Amino acid sequence: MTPDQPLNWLLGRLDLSALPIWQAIQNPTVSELIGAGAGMIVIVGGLAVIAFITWLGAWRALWCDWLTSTDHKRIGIMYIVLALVMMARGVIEGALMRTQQAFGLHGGFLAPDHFAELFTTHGTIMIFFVAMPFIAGVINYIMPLQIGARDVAFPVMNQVSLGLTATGAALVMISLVLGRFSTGSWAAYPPYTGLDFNPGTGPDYWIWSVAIAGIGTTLSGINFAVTIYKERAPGMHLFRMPLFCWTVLCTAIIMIFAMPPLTVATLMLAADRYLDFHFFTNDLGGNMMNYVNLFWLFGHPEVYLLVLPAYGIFSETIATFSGKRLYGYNSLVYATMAISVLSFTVWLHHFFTMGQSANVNIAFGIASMCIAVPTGVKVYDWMATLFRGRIRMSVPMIYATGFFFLFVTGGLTGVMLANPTISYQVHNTLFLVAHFHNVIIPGVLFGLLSSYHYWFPKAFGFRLHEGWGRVSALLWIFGFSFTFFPLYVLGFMGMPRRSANFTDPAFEPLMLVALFGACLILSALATLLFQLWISIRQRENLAVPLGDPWNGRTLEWATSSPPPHYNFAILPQVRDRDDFADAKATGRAYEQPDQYEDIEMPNNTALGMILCLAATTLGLSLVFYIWWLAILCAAIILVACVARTFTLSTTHIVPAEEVAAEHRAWLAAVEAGSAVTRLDEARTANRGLAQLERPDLMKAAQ
Ligand code: HEM
Ligand SMILES: [Cu+2]
Repeated sequence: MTPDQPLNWLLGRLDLSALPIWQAIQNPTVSELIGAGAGMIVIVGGLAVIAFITWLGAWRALWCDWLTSTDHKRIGIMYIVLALVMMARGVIEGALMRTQQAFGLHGGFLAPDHFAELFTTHGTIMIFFVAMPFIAGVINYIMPLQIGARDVAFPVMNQVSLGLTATGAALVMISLVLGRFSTGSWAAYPPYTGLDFNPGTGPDYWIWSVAIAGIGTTLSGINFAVTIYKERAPGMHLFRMPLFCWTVLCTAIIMIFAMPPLTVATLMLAADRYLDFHFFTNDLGGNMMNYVNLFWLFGHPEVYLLVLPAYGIFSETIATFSGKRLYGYNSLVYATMAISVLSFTVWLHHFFTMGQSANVNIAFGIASMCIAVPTGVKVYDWMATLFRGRIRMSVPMIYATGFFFLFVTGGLTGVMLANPTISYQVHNTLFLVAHFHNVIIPGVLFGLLSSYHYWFPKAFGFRLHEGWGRVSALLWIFGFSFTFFPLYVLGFMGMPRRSANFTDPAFEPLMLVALFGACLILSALATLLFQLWISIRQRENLAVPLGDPWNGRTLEWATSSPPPHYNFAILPQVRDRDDFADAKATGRAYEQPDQYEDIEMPNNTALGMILCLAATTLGLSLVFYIWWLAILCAAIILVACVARTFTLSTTHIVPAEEVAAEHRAWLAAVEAGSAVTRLDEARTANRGLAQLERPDLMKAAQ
């Protein structure tokens, strides 16, 4: 018995060498110092947030009003805050990789392993902890309002989903301070991520953060789909739903079917690593291609899961800011459905070069190209919506314009890659990196940023500063173009992806252009933060409490900003597609109801937070082999879930008088408010009441 055995039992494989600062002291290279610095930033940042909340005296409010809340709007906002925090890290990592490659001819300053860790965390974070939570947040906030519901179908499960997503993000952040994250890319292919090649903590961090967050996303999918099926307001037929809700429904169904293959793949990888199974190693009959198939059975639908809600967002903003009804509603719905189904039939295009026959490749190549057809339908529908519209070039429309030009390029290079013969030439080069950023940034990220500007006034009762919003949008558009267009050329020239350095001097000039682009993107992020700061300072001037700052068309604009926690004093009676536009045109909007009723709303609960803390500790103990702690945490999770089923009082009543008082006060403010035309939309005069202009013109435009 060696003296450190008791400690092994207590702390598993956790020891001093897990601390990056310790590593940096042992081996003080620039690469290690950057790693240690990042760890310090996490620690100091965490302490600063704790100190700030204490200074504000806001712990109680944070706990009671936010962390234990089951309100879909608060949960939505928390998702978006999580996404923005993680985005800051992801973008900085992207810029760091660009800097490394810009100096790559001379070796750069990062060790190859550190570079590998960077593209792994960057990819994992951007997909699972930026794009997904941002989308889940926007859906959470907006979808129940748009269908005239009081909340999602399962409010507590909604909180649990957020808790599990936050767990995954927390594990990735903790890996900066304890141990190391994986170097096996965001796709984590075995055998490289198997125990033989990678005995460290990295792949285990990846496995548990992705597996736990993935379970949260599956639950969200179920929640969103059931909400749309069961919670629509009276008269809100499926074909009267705003297009955003249609895209949410399709995305939710994709979540339900696409996330389980990922969870299964990660858990099988875990079985290989922890229990000496051989699912994915060639020993004892395993085969890594099984992993690759499972992963991309998730991975391809995933990109549509991300982009469909963005299509929905653009459909809403383009219609609103063109002052027109959306053109080709039915074709947009069918195109969305077609894309969702097709998205499950193309996964093999991610490994054309991995050994199947030419015929199989061709079948999947053709299926992939087919997706361009419904996507094309959508682009034409949006353009037809703009045609003869009275367009206002506000910030969401600038993003939409950037999306039109850039996303179509990204889609076209996708059609190129769907061709197996071309894929053989450019796979694993920077051409691919350019392609997928070209669909994800202008498609998903611009959609989300556009929604942030469009719906921010709904959530907080004041608009975002217009001027800084424009600056930021333009910086994103130009920053994106400078960063990623050179990569297409570099890919053709033969620069492989995921390599920390290169030997061909011809690559260097374009690498420097890409670095310049990355600096523009960093300034875009900084301006976005600055815009938020300025807008909060000027919130009195920018306030739109009456709720309808953009002359909106759908139900979320039919309530105050921010909406009461029960959303609508009286559930809307829907008579038309774009019901709020119709209500304003026919004088049904802002009506005083004859009587009010009590409203039943879900109670707060600590379940989501308990599961989040227990699952984070569980993940950590599994990463470091601290078995007693893992068993303890698993038991806590089980007990918490079972105990919850014994909770009898799960809802409370908001009395009719309280609802009536709030609603009457808001109606009185609307009555007293002065409506503005669209010309004054970006001015202080805009208090959230839109003046109907030329009803004849509006009718004609519909
Ligand atoms: C905003 C600025 C961004 C910059 C500067 C950036 C930069 C980079 C770089 C340099 C790489 C490594 C390329 C290589 O393999 O050589 C990379 C990979 C990747 N990026 Fe980004 N990126 C950005 C945004 C995004 C966004 C928004 C997403 C997704 C939502 C994303 C997802 C990915 C993924 C999945 C990978 C692949 C990681 C891997 O190889 O495993 N990136 N990015
Ligand atoms: Cu794909």
